[in-house]
Amino acid sequence: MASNGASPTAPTRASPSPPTSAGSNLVEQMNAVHSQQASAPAPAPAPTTISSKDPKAAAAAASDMNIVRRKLTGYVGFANLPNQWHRKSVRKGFNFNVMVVGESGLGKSTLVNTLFNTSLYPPKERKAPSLDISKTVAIQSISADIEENGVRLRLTVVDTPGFGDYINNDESWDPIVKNIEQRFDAYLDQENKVNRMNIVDNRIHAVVFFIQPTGHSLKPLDVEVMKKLHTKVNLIPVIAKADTLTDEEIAAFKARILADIQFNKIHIFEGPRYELDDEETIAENAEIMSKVPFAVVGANAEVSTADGRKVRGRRYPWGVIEVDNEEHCDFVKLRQMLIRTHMEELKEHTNNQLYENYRSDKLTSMGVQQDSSVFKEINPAVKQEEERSLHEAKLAKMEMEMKMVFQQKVAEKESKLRQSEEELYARHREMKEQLERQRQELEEKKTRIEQGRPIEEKGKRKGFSLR
Ligand SMILES: Nc1nc2c(ncn2[C@@H]2O[C@H](COP(=O)(O)OP(=O)(O)OP(=O)(O)O)[C@@H](O)[C@H]2O)c(=O)[nH]1
Ligand SMILES: [Mg+2]
Repeated sequence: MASNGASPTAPTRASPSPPTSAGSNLVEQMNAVHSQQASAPAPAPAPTTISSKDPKAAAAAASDMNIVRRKLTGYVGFANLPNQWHRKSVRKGFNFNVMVVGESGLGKSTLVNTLFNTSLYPPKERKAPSLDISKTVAIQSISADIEENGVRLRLTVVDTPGFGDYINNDESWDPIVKNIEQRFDAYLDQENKVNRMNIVDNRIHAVVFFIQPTGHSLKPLDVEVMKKLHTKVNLIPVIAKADTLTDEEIAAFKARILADIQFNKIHIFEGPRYELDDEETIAENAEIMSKVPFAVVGANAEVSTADGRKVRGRRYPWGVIEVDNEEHCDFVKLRQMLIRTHMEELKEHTNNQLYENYRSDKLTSMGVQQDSSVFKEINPAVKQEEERSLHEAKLAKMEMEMKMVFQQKVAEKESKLRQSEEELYARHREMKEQLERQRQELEEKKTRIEQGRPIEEKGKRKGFSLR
């Protein structure tokens, strides 16, 4: 871990890495990138540069989309889009906001100073290292406008007071969570304004979370705070004051922390892997990610090593630990990840996921609702089918109604017929009875005449006269 000042190997271990290696300093790296870009010519306006040259790759990319593929016969010019984007971004400049969070006394303020004291400033502008770092009592942010090869970056680091100092630490993290939410709210307010051209993004893009170098496991308080933060920010865990642990202890502690994080279902930031990245980038990203949680050491003082070099580090009776030496700690890797390799990913994830979730929860809680039908897509086939079934239902209804009317009429006619039939029967019966009566009377008269008895005059009958 710490290089022994007397060791003859110290110069090689402690010397800065060559500019091309992953450990080189930021300015040199950016210089290297820029000079590469400067020497590389802009895409030549030749048809050979167009991706239609490789239809297989294009087909694979478009396999799951409904894309009409056409062969390009000449140079169209959209290959220049990334360059337009590049120019626009450079003109606008970038901004990036990091926050440090952790228990009190873990070296947060020291690390912020270490970060600002390094290659963030060109050497001549570097601030004089200061040793008097007192306990942080309020949330404070430090910003620096840095320019590197024409690219402007406003870097803001937000230093928070350490929590965990009290007997009852419930809610001791509250000011931090509130600060993060206020920044989201301020952004939301700006978005809702009529003019959205000059939105200032003060949202926290990354939180460097300091873990006490106990060598055991995450503390319940850490777990609780991380759980409060992980849905709102990109968490980057670091082991504070890593100079207090040996290499073996650090390796075991890292494994234990990752296991605890997984067990507690805490989401920490993981750089996405893109298959199209070149091998070097993939390897570099994998190397950076393999160091999480970064074992960091903060120091603002310059000390001299046994071999006479002036370095930023901490001096111990047995040697010097160098902050900028990757063999001694992961500070350089942390800085690389924040500034050189994953800044855009951190910002994108903050904007697309963390802020988006916060925003929709907030708007929903305020009673804003989305009318889902507004954005409903209309499928002509489905629509036709719907209309057909509606028409069929209408026809069926009409048929039913006609049938009912017909049945009603039939029933009425039937009952009328039945009624007249009954009437006819009744008349027929009556006439039959009357005729029967008359026949009986005549029969009676006949017998009387035959017996010689006089016919009793029963009064004149209408329509009957025997004489
Ligand atoms: N051994 C060791 N000591 C450190 C390291 N970083 C900081 N310190 C010391 O730890 C003490 C506390 O450092 P600060 O930077 O004030 O810690 P802090 O986390 O900001 O503390 P609060 O503001 O109270 O939350 C100081 O004496 C630092 O010199 C480190 O990496 N290793
Ligand atoms: Mg502090």
